[in-house]
Amino acid sequence: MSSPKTDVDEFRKILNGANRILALCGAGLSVASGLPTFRGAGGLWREFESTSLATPEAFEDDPGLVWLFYAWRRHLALKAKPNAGHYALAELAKKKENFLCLTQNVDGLSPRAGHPESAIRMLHGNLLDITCYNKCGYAERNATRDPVCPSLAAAAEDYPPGQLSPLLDPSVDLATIKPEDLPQCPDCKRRGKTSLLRPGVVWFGESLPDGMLLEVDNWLYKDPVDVMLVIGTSAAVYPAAGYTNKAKRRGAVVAVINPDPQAKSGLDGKDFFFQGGADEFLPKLFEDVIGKLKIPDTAPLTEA
Ligand code: BV8
Repeated sequence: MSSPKTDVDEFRKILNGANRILALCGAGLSVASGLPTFRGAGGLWREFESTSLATPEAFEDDPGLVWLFYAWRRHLALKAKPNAGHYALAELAKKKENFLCLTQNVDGLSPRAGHPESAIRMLHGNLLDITCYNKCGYAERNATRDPVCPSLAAAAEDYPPGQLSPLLDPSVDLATIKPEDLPQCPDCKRRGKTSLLRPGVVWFGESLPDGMLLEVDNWLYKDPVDVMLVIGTSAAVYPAAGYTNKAKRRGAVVAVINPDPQAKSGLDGKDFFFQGGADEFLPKLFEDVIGKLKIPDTAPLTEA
């Protein structure tokens, strides 16, 4: 199998002429905004595998620990700003009406970069959403208060660079947080029941938001796909990782943007591999369509 191409100009022309474009984004897109990847730092948070904390079982076992993990990621996401990669994707969405962006990221940076809501699907939910653990229907969208509640204040403390937060130091024991001190569902309370609130993300073993998979498949099978952008993902989590081959089977030229050479596996001579950062490559690759990218100096916390 011949190896993928790397010619930026050739790809720019293909994208400029493309009608239907699909993108799959991962944690790598937000690296330039200072957010850790899932597999970065060995995929560990303190002594825990990040993926093991992102499960209903972990929440059942120790909701305080899981809430601290998410409160810490919320705090980082709220402090972070979208980078040139997020803005380039948002501009591409404004110029190409048949561009659908699928993100696995729950940090909310793409919406904050002004990515039109109609052109993005947050496959794995949003860190800033808070919902009822017992699925009573209660949901708080884009809750930006930080900390979420007093018992999680440790996750909202900042430390000077080089000084490790005790929250992240495996040698420092974590205070156990009693469930009654964690966020409670107000609707269940009104009904005389108690239920915890949980982060509005999709945990491993849980299905993706209803209707979203069907909607994406309908988009995929409506007409051929011209270009598939695979941005900053190790493509190891399903069903998200399956979209690249689905788009390829719909005729798409695949372009992978990732500093890890391993990410080019599965690509052939029709495809492209751009080895580097999303914030560096996306403005360049999209320039024929979006022009020179201008980064606004503010990124409001609520959707633009
Ligand atoms: C489900 C939200 C029905 C929470 C997340 C088929 C085969 C095998 C397993 C399965 C299967 N189908 C289902 C499963 C089970 C499971 C799964 O896929 N397991 C994997 C681990 C094998 N899937 C599920 O459970 C899904 N639910 O299928 O329900 C069902 C249920 C059970 C059984 C059958 C069916 C739900 C999955 C969603 C889980 N929630 N997130 C939270 O965030 O806490 S997943 C989470 O991890 C992220 O959202 C993302 O999806 C993934 C992390 O991957 P990446 O984003 O790619 O990040 P990573 O760190 O891995 O890589 C970063 C990349 O960036 C690297 O390549 C690096 O080189 C690159 N990079 C670094 N710097 C830069 C850069 N790139 C560009 N620029 C840079 N500067």
